[in-house]
Amino acid sequence: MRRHHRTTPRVTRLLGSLLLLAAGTFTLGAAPAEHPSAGQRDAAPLGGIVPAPASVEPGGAPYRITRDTAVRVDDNREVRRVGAYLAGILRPSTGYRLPLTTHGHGGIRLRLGKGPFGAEGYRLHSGADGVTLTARTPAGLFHGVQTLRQLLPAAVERDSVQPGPWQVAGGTVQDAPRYPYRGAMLDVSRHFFTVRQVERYIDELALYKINELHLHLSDDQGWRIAIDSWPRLATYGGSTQVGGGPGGHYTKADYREIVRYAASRYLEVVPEIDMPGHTNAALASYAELNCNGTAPPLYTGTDVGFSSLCAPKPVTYDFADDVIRELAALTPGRYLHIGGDEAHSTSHADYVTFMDRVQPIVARYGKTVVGWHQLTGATPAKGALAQYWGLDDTDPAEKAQVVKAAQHGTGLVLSPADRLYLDMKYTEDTPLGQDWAGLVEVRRAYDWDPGHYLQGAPDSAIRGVEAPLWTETIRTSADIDFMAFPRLPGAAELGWSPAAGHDWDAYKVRLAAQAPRWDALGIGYYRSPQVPWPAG
Ligand code: TNX
Repeated sequence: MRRHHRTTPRVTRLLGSLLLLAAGTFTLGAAPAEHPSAGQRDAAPLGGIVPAPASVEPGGAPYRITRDTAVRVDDNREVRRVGAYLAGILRPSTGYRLPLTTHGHGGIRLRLGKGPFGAEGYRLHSGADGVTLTARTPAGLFHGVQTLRQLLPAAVERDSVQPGPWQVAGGTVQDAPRYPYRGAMLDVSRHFFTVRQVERYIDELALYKINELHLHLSDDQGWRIAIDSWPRLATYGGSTQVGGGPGGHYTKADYREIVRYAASRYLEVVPEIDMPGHTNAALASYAELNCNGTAPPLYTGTDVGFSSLCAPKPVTYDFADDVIRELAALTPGRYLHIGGDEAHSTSHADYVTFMDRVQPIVARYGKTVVGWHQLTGATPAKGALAQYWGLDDTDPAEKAQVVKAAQHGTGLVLSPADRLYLDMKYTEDTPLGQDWAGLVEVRRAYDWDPGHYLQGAPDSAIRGVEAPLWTETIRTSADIDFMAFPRLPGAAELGWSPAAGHDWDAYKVRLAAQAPRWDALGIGYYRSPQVPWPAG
């Protein structure tokens, strides 16, 4: 039985309103204890961050960053880089020099060391003399830096000098993620987003320790990545978008820049070419890819399920080979997502044939297959990941097929559409988004357990969660922010924090405390009535 079962969005909304009343009282009562000194008005208590750390031992004197503070790093290129990133955040708002040095003691120290940190965990110790971050890897240090950021007052995020003081509560945080895959997807096909816009989103994801950026690079409405051997995919297939705007595509240099920027924030890029359905942009670009040899027009609507690559034609697999080879060569990450959803105009037999032929191509170019969970209706390759995007009440037979694949070794990434689809409206009044999977308020997005979501799936099969943002109705960075905030941090916490600490009432208080940080960063968000936002 699921512990956090919700019945309908209406009930969730009602509960939300009741909780709001309760929360208002609670926050007012709790505020003085949580914020002991006036100068620390919006500095977090140790552990009062998102995602919640695995363990927190508050105590001892706090550390105050001053004009004499240095950032001390190991003599190691990557550690130095993480230190420079941290100093880059702290300098504009504190106005301090914060020199990077490998000498001395005290201050903010970033060091690699042994400990029970795993590949991404860290320890943060804060006391009168300084803050020390220790991790086994630079990725762990980077995540520790995000924790340190959130322990400082929100004004630290501003890009002009602020009054401070810049104090970090005393104590020790020991932290490591629950799941190795904590993803966010951006659909750059339905509406195209520039490199700068994607990088802005990457920075927002990094703040919440998300480590996978899934880019939905092709769909009916647009092909967004240059492929040298099939140049019209991008130049023609990428020349429009939903509603008929100019579209766009990434050159290989653009894509490499996104990959580089993501890596600098310790995110792995998971590129997706959606096949065999969702392929009108490709079919429009090359007549020979169509079974009837005729190219359809470009498509700027929002229907799904009408297009298919031609499974019986040999050229289909030359195409897939070229695209996958070129994309794999651009991608240092482990994964290549081949879509596979809503192939409604591909027969089941053709679908299976297609997947049987295309999955080995992905392996040949050194990548691991990821597919939407319909892939489990074919034969997932050894080591493949299936991304579940069903609903709580998806047909049990469909869930059983996914569970069975998981029992046979297919890894699962959970993206339940009625929980984690960031394009679902919050309420019926939300101006953006869709509602085919229902309304997804903040509590609904957070209040479920990935470990108990698909009955019968072995624990070891659950690799993590991903929050997709489809962009049929999303055009700008402000649109992205409004749909992602405040639900994205909840998805991040589901992926990072231990199940034992999962608690909506505690979470919503930590979430509310993020709002001044979003204000400082220029991130607009939905002021859900379920969350006890600070006044003002
Ligand atoms: C379903 S989820 C889709 C997308 C749409 C999305 C809109 C999935 C694998 N396919 O093509 O953009 O719904 O919410």
